[in-house]
Amino acid sequence: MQYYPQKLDREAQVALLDALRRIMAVAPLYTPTMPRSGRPMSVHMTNCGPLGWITDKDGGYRYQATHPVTGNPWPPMPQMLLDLWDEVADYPFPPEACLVNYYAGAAKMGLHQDRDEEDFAAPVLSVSLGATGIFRVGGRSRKDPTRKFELKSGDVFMLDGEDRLAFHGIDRILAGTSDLLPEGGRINLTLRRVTKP
Ligand code: MD6
Ligand code: FE
Repeated sequence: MQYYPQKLDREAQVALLDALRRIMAVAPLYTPTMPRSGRPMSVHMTNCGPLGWITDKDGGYRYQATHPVTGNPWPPMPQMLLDLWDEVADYPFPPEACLVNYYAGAAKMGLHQDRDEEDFAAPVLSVSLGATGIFRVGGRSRKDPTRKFELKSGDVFMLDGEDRLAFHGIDRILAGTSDLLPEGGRINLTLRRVTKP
């Protein structure tokens, strides 16, 4: 895994947030539900790029080209994210999906692996904006010991190589740790290659 603290300076964070506001205006955040149980997740989601990661009661975890609520294609990925991938990810093809997660107040994300992609040779690249998130990352077994990182606004984190399938999650958000988002909370973006080139 690779951690790039403060990879994006304030100016870049503001520019990225501006691009995301325009994305969320046409592809609104929605509340995804868990497979089988249909329980709502505490994190709200949307996507940009040719594909988006979604989950619902009957279809389970998958990628699709359209927003599940509006039925429209996902908006394009901002150029600055494509540039970041080119710079950081050691992978010769562009990302196809950017999952946008919004954590308000008490939202969190349980330990999980990102394994709905066809090609685990491609990394998953994460960008954090807004309040600090307590990120926990372990090994390929759920029982492996975990380390904690405080992901702050502007931090970039990559799961690649040996760690591509490491279990990871967000324990909680530290309210009031950033003034980037006037509404508070945390945005996390994850860039993924979905199909095998
Ligand atoms: C989050 N991140 O930071 C959740 N996945 O809110 C992830 O689930 C994640 O940070 C794959 C690679 C890096 C990540
Ligand atoms: Fe993940």
